[in-house]
Amino acid sequence: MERTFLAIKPDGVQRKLVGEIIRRFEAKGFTLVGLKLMNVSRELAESHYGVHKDKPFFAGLVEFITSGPVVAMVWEGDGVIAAARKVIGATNPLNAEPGTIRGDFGANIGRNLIHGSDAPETAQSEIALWFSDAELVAWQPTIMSWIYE
Ligand code: DAT
Ligand code: MG
Repeated sequence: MERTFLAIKPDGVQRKLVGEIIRRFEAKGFTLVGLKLMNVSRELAESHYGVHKDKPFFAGLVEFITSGPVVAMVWEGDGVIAAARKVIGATNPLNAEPGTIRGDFGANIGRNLIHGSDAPETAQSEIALWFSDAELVAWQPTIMSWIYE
């Protein structure tokens, strides 16, 4: 089964949207296999967003992600990487479709509530960056046969 890394950013935590956001992925049928509330170090933030280090918004992005607690998660499911990106919506909440997390709750690109890995390679490296093996819990939901044919 595929796994992806998702993180509710400091704005999502401050706005008390943690339950609402987790509910959407649970309701969709994905399985939570890693979860922690944490403060993000500058080192972790710069590593996580390393691909953007030459962008003009990089400093602000690192400042933002380290500004308050984040909920780091790993979710499992068939096709979960691409599907979670659809549940999340477009990077700029003003362009995100209603029904998506960013479309329903966001109004600014710098406050877009949640991160999601964008491809299998980034999912793998982000999971390894944020979680140790011991923090990931492999389990089989008993309702699996009602979610997958
Ligand atoms: P995504 O989070 O949808 O994967 P991304 O990887 O392109 O988007 O960018 C990472 C984050 O950086 C994004 O969630 C918000 C911020 N960001 C991206 N483009 C930006 C811009 N033009 N101005 C300000 N912040 C931006
Ligand atoms: Mg990205």
